[in-house]
Amino acid sequence: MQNIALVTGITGQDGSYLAEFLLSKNYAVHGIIRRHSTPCTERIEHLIGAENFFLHYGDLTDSSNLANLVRKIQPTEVYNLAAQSHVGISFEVPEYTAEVTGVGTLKLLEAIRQNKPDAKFYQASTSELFGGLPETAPQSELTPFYPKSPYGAAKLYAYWITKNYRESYNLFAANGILFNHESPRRGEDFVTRKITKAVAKIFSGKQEKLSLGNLNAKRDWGFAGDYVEGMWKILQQDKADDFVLATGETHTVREFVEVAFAEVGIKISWRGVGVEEKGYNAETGKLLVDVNEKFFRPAEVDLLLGNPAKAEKILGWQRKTNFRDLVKMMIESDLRSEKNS
Ligand code: NAP
Ligand code: G4F
Repeated sequence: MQNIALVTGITGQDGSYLAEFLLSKNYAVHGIIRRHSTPCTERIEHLIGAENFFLHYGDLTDSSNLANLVRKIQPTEVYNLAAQSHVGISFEVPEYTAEVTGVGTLKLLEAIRQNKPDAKFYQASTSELFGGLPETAPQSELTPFYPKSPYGAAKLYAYWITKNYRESYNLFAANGILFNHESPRRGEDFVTRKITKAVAKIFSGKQEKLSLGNLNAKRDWGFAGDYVEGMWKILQQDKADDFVLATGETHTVREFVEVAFAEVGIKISWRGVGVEEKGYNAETGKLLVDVNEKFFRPAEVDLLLGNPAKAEKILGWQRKTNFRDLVKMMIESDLRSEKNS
């Protein structure tokens, strides 16, 4: 019997890597896409037309659409990756974020409960759940939650409703609590991709400087390609459970900037503090990085550092790509794009 996966958020960073991974394991992969006025399928363009790859229009806010799709497709595994996933933007669109990222998860679980209750369900939970308790780092499955944004609060609801459906209805419903994972396919408004794209443009003479928000924030950054394998492993267990996937390393935004510029041979020298902090080319003295308050958030998550011991022990999962190789991969990809543009 062929495994059949239904993936929400298939046009996103993780959805595209997961689709490739599942196709390589001979799954039939069904993805839900939204209608856009301009195409949104750039990350999965190379998969369109492949055998075993199918796309369906839908939306996490449309429960009858979700029920129809689950009834028609009869998936063996459902990966819920769809979300309004930008933490900063969730402060601008808090209600919408709650509808999609929070209640959307309930709608999908209900569609499964009523139409394919033996399907295994993966929920894309997040280290943003840990949010505001930096003293608890490194954070594991046992660390208390304290979300600091409308996004984090919506994901908290999604986490608990997933656990609740597992306990109430005996669904195989599992949470992957994933720390930040990045790639050349990362959205351009997340800090890592914003930095690597800017470095490539500055190096190519097409941009003067890079403006950022909080340089002191620390994140546990891994490679998205490694993490989608972890998602799959979570659903291959006999019993549904919740797992942290992380690298166990943390770096500041400032360090990410330094390593990214170092990839193109530029050393950054910092001067000033807070909003006055600036990064200069140590050799030429040219201003390359400054801080703009408009990128600050009303509330910030200062430190994320994951403890992936449970995933390592039970799933046999470990990140393969280290921090420097991740930055290098992203810089090389953005340099290639600049060269071809
Ligand atoms: P992403 O690149 O922002 O992709 C989000 C996906 O959700 C896109 O395919 C988007 O479709 C879709 N989507 C948004 N609203 C939707 C709606 N109303 N109905 C249906 N689809 C909708 O996110 P990602 O980085 O791949 O992350 C995947 C999931 O993991 C998200 O749930 C995110 O919150 C979570 N997560 C991510 C990380 C990380 O570091 N990347 C860490 C922990 C958890 P369009 O293309 O149509 O906009
Ligand atoms: O790249 P970010 O926007 O990612 P953030 O907020 O950590 O959220 C990402 O990871 C979560 C997992 O922990 C996911 F659940 C979520 O869906 C998303 O994928 O920001 C990282 C840090 C923040 O502290 C932010 O304040 O970088 C800081 N930052 C500094 N300057 C900036 C900027 N972030 C952005 N996006 N843009 C800036 O200019």
